[in-house]
Amino acid sequence: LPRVFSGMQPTSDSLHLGNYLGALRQWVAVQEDHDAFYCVVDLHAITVEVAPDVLRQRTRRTAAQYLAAGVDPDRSTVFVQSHAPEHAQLAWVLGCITGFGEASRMTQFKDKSVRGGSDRSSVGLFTYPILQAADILLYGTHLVPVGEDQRQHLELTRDLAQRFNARFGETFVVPEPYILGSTAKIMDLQDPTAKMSKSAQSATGLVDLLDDPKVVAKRIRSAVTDTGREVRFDREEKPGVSNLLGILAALTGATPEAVAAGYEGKGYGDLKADVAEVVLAELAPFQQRFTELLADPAELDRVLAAGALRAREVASVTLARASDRVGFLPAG
Ligand code: AQP
Repeated sequence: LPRVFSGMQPTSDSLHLGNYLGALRQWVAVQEDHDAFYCVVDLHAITVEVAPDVLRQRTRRTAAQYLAAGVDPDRSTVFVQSHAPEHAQLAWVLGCITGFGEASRMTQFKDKSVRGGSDRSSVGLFTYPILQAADILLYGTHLVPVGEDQRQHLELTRDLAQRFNARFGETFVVPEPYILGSTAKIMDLQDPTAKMSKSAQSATGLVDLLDDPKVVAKRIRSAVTDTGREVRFDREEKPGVSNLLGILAALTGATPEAVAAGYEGKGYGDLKADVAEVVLAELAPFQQRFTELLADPAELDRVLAAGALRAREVASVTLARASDRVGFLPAG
């Protein structure tokens, strides 16, 4: 089976609708006919300051949300990044074939370091995409289901794989991004020109998957729409309405244009009511499964321990091959 790898950072208590529609839903779909590895990337999460207890809790919660969304641990490998030390080891090697200028061009670093104040950002935040490349390449990954914001990092991963292969001999599979056009970028409900993000200035534009249904309904009802009254799918002229149409389309399996056509003679209020209804219907079973999973942390930890074993089986072979190619002496 072709391999899939993807991950999310345990940087908040709840994933949001952008994480879900942009990535997590695709994870569930592709596990049917791929050998999938889904990782809670806690090494990435410490690139910004976080309290140890908070990180532990969020790591479990993030894993539980993968499972609650329908990732099946009997089918897919669900694990925590720090349980497989191969990730950090390969990242070092890849860092040594990455140009400083090349790494400096990563826009996510620029965005995040500006947000936190550039002199306060860590070297870890800067080398983040190199660790991400190691995550992906360790598993001989063919396909990486992610949102649009990860496209540039994926491009770097491909460049590094090709460069390593050219310099040291065929070692890594060169992965392809799997980015679904219609849901690749879910926008902030209050600022539809910015992506929905865990670290948004204000939470009012965010739909968290674990939010109280009343809060979700209110946020959707209060979403910024555009001037005029016509419901039309037009990302340039009507970014707010188009974002809502995109969400509704994704959850009903139609195209945004087809969804828009159903609102002839109706208004923004009708659209918002329908979006709220469909989102809440999607979230109810998710929240229930999450609560059940979190009530049994020992079982969750068993799933993650088994996942780590399986992940390391694959990762250690790739790392050993890469180490040999580079010229490291075998340990014995
Ligand atoms: N708004 C979005 N629309 C579609 N996909 C999205 N993703 C994130 N936001 C959107 C995708 O979710 C996956 C997990 O991302 P991550 O854990 O690496 O976090 P992130 O990209 O850093 O997510 P946030 O919420 O935007 O966090 P901050 O604010 O910290 O940057 C990825 O596949 C991502 O593409």
